[in-house]
Amino acid sequence: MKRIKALNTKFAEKFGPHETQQYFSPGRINLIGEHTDYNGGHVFPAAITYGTYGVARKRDDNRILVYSVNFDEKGVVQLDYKKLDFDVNDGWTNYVKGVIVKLIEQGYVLDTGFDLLVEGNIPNGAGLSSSASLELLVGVILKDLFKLDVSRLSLVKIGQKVENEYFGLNTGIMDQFAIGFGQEQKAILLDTNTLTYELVPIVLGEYAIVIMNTNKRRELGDSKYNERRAQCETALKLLQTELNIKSLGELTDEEFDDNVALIHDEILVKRARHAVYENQRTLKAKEALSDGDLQTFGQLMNDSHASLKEDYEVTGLELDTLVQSAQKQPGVLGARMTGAGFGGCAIALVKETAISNFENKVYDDYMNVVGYAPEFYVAHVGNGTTKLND
Ligand code: GAF
Repeated sequence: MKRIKALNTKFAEKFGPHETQQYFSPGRINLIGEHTDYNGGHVFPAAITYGTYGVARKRDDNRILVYSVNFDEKGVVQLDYKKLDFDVNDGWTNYVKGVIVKLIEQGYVLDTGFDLLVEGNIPNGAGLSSSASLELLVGVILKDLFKLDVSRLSLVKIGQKVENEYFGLNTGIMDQFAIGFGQEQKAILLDTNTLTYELVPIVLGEYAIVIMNTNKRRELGDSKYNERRAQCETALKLLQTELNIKSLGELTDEEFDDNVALIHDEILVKRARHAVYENQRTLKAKEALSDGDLQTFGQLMNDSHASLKEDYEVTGLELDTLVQSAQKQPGVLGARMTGAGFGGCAIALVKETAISNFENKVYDDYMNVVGYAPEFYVAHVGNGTTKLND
């Protein structure tokens, strides 16, 4: 592989000529099931072929040297096993430190240092999970280099802990799970209550999934994300005064409607309604995809976006402009935002022969309303984090 050769050359330039191991960790899209993963609901993501490459070797001494091609200006950074606290000024290396901290906390022994080079091609800040991609990459590399007896699920949970406890973002487990367990041409129907999952073939016939990037970074999104999660938890507590449930994901639409009066607060009703209805939509979407009923699947995507806009209020002008324009183009079965929202990306199910016209039309609409250019990529669904030279 040409890219690996180039990365090995770069590695030798930065760290000297050593024998190395090579790895790849994908990004993800979520087909449907948004903001359900921290509500005990289902999600339906897939790993994509955009992702993060890693080249690494175990050292004989205790030094940890890391370098990112994407942050070349930072050069080779030396990390210290005794100083692994989060520091906002440390940028991308916080992800490496976070994973080391969580592994050590769980009793895993890293008996020497290591050299690590990474390069990602996930569009920056696009909400396609470049962070989870890096977390799983580092986890898989350290497991391999240090022969750690750590399961894939534990690495997924460690990735989530890095977000929750190291960065203070109360994210669910969807992104790390999709990246850890993804398979080529398959979507993952994950029950976040039980962590059981089903791999569902993505058979789209003459259709493709087009990723539309708003090119708006998530900026303020993090605090709003934590706020949405807290609102769902409050709504759940109010429902629990009468209902014997552990999560919103346990309710059907009808059960929710019958008990909605328990919530009192209009905003909390909207947030919880999204979580409940979106979970049910996700189950229906999985059936539709399995049955080859792409019309229904597309309609559920549209309904999902409407709910994320009206009830969950995590879309915004950029995502709404892309999705509304996409939905009215010929050859489109459905479109919705994907990921946390507040910027980032949307996806659309588009007839392959219509893609070029689709991109031109959506581009024009977006330019007219938002004033800067969106980007488009056709999504290819790939494998979870892997060692390349096995
Ligand atoms: C982000 C989070 F990391 C996920 O856990 C999930 O909640 C998603 O937003 C929204 O569905 O990607």
